[in-house]
Amino acid sequence: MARPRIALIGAGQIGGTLAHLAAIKELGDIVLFDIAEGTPQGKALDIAESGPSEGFDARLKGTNDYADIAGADVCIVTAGVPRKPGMSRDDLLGINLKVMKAVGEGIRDHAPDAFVICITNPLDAMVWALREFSGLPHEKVVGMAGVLDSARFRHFLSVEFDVSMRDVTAFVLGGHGDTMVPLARYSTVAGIPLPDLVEMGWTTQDRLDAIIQRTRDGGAEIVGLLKTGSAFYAPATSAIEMAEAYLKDQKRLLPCAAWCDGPFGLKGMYVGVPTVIGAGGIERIVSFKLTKPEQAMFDKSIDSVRGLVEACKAIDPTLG
Ligand code: A3D
Repeated sequence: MARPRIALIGAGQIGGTLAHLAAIKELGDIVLFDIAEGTPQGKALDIAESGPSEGFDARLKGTNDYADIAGADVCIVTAGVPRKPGMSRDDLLGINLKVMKAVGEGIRDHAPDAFVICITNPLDAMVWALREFSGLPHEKVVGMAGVLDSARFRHFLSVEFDVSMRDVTAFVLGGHGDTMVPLARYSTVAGIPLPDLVEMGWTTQDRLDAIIQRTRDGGAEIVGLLKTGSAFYAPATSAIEMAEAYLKDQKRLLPCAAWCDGPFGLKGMYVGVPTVIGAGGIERIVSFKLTKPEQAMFDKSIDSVRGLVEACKAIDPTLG
């Protein structure tokens, strides 16, 4: 059986890391696409030359031509610009919306059967726009944010409790922004929910609140340290986890920005919710009842995503 084909649209910091990870994990043959001439070709060659030492079997190609993504099984989109210190994700909207138009049309024309994972910010609005421009089925276009946000939450919790990250589960809902909703009652250490751990004296409510706030600010913390761009190792790893779930039909339960028309009472919008990813793409959305305070936080997050989608429509009137 031929290897799967993975197209990475955008060969910057995240795109290059995605290519490296996909090669090391032997997820398939990899095409790196970018408008910058030489960048995708250089990164593809550099990673390919790590193959003999690493011992992976994967072909890598860098290109500036969309025709080379033909037949891709998975497309991961990072094309656009990242944040610099002092910028919010929403400040990127105008520039990245134009990029989503070019990318969406490129995928529509050359890789219409792919499972598409969008990473470009502001995430929830960009994945919506990418789906509109590409015309692909909603279940095949998804945004990466919740896996990263919950990984950050899990990391902070594992340090706080001094336990393995593998035994910490975390749940983050809502838009990928300052209004994201980390759900403490569904986040656990080996099945013990965080509120119980507070009662058991493992931490205090104040310390837990600080960790939740640090999770919300997780992206900005890295931007502040790097000064020249945003996080890329953990975002790439998170998207690879989603791609692997699709390619291997793993039926993983992962929080993703998915199209919701019904779940959580939403009427047709992209936002971060628990999903099941398998060979069908987004096969299911896991909806459940929120408490009043959780619902209030979720509603605030939804309002902020809706505002960004309206801003996209104002910039590009061809959008729904
Ligand atoms: P960067 O290293 O600048 O790479 C972006 C690449 O996109 C560059 O190589 C550009 O040449 C390329 N590009 C620009 N326009 C086009 C186009 N029209 N077609 C193809 N390629 C193009 O950025 P990065 O890799 O650090 O970040 C990429 C995106 O991911 C940014 O929008 C970030 O804000 C976003 N991001 C999202 C998360 C989430 O959790 C959702 C986390 C981190 C970064």
